[in-house]
Formats: sequence, C-alpha cells, structure tokens
Amino acid sequence: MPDTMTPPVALDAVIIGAGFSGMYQLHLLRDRLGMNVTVLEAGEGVGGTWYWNRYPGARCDSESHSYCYMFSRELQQEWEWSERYPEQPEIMRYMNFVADRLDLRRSIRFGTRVTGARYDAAANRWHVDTQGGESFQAIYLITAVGCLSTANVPQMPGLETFAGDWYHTGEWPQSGVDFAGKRVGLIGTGSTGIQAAPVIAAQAKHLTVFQRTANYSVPAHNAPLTPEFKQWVKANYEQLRALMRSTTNGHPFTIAERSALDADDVEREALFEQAWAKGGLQFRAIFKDLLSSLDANATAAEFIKRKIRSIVRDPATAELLADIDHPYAAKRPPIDSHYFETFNRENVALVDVRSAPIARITPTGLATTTAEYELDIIVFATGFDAMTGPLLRLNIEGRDGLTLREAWAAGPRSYLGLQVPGFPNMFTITGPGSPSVLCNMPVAIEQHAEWIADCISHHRGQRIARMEATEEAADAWVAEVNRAAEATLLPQASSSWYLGANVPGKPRVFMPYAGGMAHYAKICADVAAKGYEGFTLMA
Ligand code: NA7
Repeated sequence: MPDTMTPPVALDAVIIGAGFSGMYQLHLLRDRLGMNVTVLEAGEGVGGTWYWNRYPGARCDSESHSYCYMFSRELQQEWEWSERYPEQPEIMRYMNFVADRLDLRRSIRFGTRVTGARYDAAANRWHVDTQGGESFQAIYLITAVGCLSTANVPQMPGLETFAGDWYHTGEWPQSGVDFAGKRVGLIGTGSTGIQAAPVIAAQAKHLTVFQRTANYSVPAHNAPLTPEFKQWVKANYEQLRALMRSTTNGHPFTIAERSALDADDVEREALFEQAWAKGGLQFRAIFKDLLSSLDANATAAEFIKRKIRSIVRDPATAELLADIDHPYAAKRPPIDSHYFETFNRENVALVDVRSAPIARITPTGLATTTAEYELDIIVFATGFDAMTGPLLRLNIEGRDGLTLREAWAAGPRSYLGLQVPGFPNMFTITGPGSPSVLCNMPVAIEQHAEWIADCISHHRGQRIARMEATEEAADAWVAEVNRAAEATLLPQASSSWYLGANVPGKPRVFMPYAGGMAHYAKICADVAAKGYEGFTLMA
C-alpha cells in the first residue's frame, strides 16, 4: 500500500460514500478548508448510486446540462454531455472526469464498506469500523450514502429454489446480463421498471411485466444534444446556475404561474399537448397547481390516461395500465422512452399482481394466486429502502449509547435533514427531512455540502469542538416537514417510497421536505446567520 493511502491515526473527518455528495464534500473540506479527510466507499470506483444502478435503460431523469456540478465554471466548461438525459455509463464517465480533475482518488478508500460508527463523548471522536477490519477516528462524520442505495428485494417464498438467475436493478452485475433467448419476468413499474422494460423487451425472447400499482409516465423525448444547445449551455453558465438555485425543484425551468382550472377545456388540452411534446419532468411545470389541487391534478391525470389508451392497442392491457389510483406526480413521476409502446410488441405481456398477488417464486418461474409463469430470469425493479435504509445499515451509535435505529424507531427525525439530536458532529447529506429527492439532486447536494463546510469552518474558527442539533429544533423541523407535505398532494399516494410504504414494516412517515429547494436553502442560511440557531455548541 502506498504511503499516501495509509490511514492517519486521527482524521478531521470521515466521509462515507463517493458519489456526487461525498466527492464534493471531500473537495470542500480537503481543498478549501485544508482538513485531513478520508472517504470510505464500498464500491471499487466513484459514482455512488450510479456505480450500482447499471440496469438496462438506466438514465437520469434530470436533463444532462443540469445534472452536474455547477460550483465550478471550469468543470462545467470542460465537460460535454451527448444526450438530453445522461445514460448511466455517461454519468460514470462524468464522475470519473471530476474525480481526476479534482484529484480526489488519493483520499478515497475503495472497496471499503462501513460496518459501524460510534461516538466517543470523552474523546469527542467518531470511531468508524469497516468490513475489512480497519478503524478510523475523526472529529466529524459525514454520511454521503445517497437516498436510493439500499435495494429492496421483497421477501418472496421460494426465491432460493429458483433455477434461473435473478437480479435487483440497484445491484446490477458489472458484467451485465445477457437476455437473448430468455423469458424474463420484470417485477415493478416505478421509474426503474419503466426505464428497463423497453430495453429488456428488445433483447429478450419474452418479457412479462408484473404490475402491482399502475403508474403515470410522460415521454422523455431523449435525443442527442445539438452543437447549438451545447454552446448555449456553456455560454449561459452563470444564468443556468442562478436559475437552478432559484427554483422550487432545482431544475433549470420554472413552474408556470397559471392554474389548470383557469384554462378552458380546449386551451388546457392544447397546453398539455405542448407539455407532452416537450416531455420529461417539465410536463408537470405547465400549471402551477398540479401538485396542490386535486381538481387541477385530475386534469393532468385524465390527459395521461387518455394518452395511455391511445398508445396501447390491446384494450384490456391499456385499461390495466391506465387504472392508476393516485394523483399524478404524488409518487415520483417516471419519464420514459417508449414504455407504453412496449406493450404493443408481440413478445411482451402485462400481468396484474394487485388482483392476484405474487404468491411464491418456483424453481421454474413465479406463481401468483391464480396462475404460474415460466421464467429464465427475474428482474426485481422493486425499489429501495429509501432515505433511511442507507443510514440505518451503517449501525451508527451516538451519544450515551443511543443508536440511530432506536432514535428513528418511529420514523426519521432530524434538524434540516442535516443533523440528528444525540449524534454530535455527524452530518447527513441528503438525509430524511431534506428536500433532495424532490429536487434535481446535484443542486441539493451542493447546497448541503456547502452549508456543512461553512458550518465546520465557522466552528473551527471559533474553537467550537462539538455541535449537536437540539431536540426542540428537530421537533420543530419535523413539524415543518409535515406541514409542507400536507400543503401538497404528495402524501396521498399510499404506496409511495416517500412514505416508506414500499418496505413492509417501515414506519409510515413522509420523509422529504416538500417546501421547495430555494426556500429550504434560505432557511438553512438563516439558521447559520443566527449563529447556528437550533444547535448546541460546545468548546
Ligand atoms: P419504486 O418507485 O419504489 O418502484 C418499485 C416498484 O416495485 C413499484 O411498482 C412497486 O409496486 C413494485 N413492487 C415492490 N414490491 C413489490 C412486490 N412485492 N410485488 C410486486 N410489486 C412490487 O422504485 P424504482 O427503483 O422504480 O424507483 C426509485 C427511484 O429511483 C425513483 O422514484 C427515482 O427517484 C429514481 P407498488 O407501487 O409498491 O405497489
């Protein structure tokens, strides 16, 4: 092992995870504040969530010119995206480009999975243990473990008896999967299943999609970027950055000021058609109240259901796909490349596992309560133990022996999504209570990482050794998270991962902050301006 990789006895900070969050946090703490920092990363490379999510069709739903770091003009000017939405391999190339450009790798220990972290109050140090038996000590512990990085494989009896191969999309083999000549079963119709289905269908002998909850989807209209657009993006770096930091959701577009209910039927239909033609997440920006008024939302929901029926030729399949029981975008709305069209292929079938649930996996496939299906490969696009899962599996123990699992037994509780009472000097980038998953992720990540770096810098300057969110501040923030959610239709999708509803036994708590990214950033800035209000600070 080269000397540069030998762990120092004591570090200033340990960061867990080398995705977008961990990489930027490392850069800020090491290169701007001059701290002694190590990043511990389970994967063998940078990329975080994108390192593991290599399933067919994996692509970001944010537009590529906004799905990148914007803190550095140089990085933005040097990189060039090829398509409107970046595909997983291109995102990986980008992450590696940034890691090289900022010389990050020398501070990252790859193939290093954290198995436990414990706060030692007497020494005011975090002790972090890894699967390989190594131990690190640091003043600050920063989790940069992502929100959608703990695969949720449903407990289905008989899985161990399956003679074929099975995969979860979030833990896809590095070597890829050959679907040629295979009968494939795809379970799940969230964003992932909707991205994967058309690509698997084009390769496999047969694809059966098992749908429990029908879902809305809007065409992505992915396409190569034109030289003119690429030039425009570079020429407008400042404007784009300012726009993304000013909007509710961190995307480079604003939400219209008009209500869907103010337009007459003809006008509204024309605007929806326009939005459908534009495609992607911009669809929901066409009216201001699609996420706040059920009546307004119903107009969008009906429009999309009509589109599904017009695309899918078999009426029974079309009805199943359009039988959607939640408001549009109350669950994270997928965008797609020919998802509904896929059901017009001869080699694709849709099976409703709501009326007849999956009963067990058999040696030769899968059995629902009413029928059996022969399969060679099963793909679980069944989502993640979102937001809390990646943090809880770290086995974190805070002050006075309090574990994070105990602290969150009734659901996650944090201050600003950034700190948890009882866990001094620990920061959670994109933790529950942050707006990150309702936002274009890199915008939230930059704000969180910058706020944490400013906070640490300020306290080091003031010789404050320990910082901990108060119980009162966390209670008030949880109330604010609930208030913000109740002002939207988001809690009305009963099977949403925002509520933890996709994981059996998980407490039903609406986890993200729905009050808007720009508003959230202002709240965080105010907290800092008021001398880090809501935190106990100790010398
Ligand atoms: P999601 O959005 O959580 O979707 C998971 C899908 O899997 C969803 O359709 C689930 O149906 C289905 N599911 C889960 N468990 C089962 C069982 N036991 N039987 C049948 N169907 C099941 O995960 P994704 O990976 O698609 O997307 C996650 C996020 O990644 C996405 O929102 C973007 O932000 C990026 P359900 O709805 O629970 O009935």
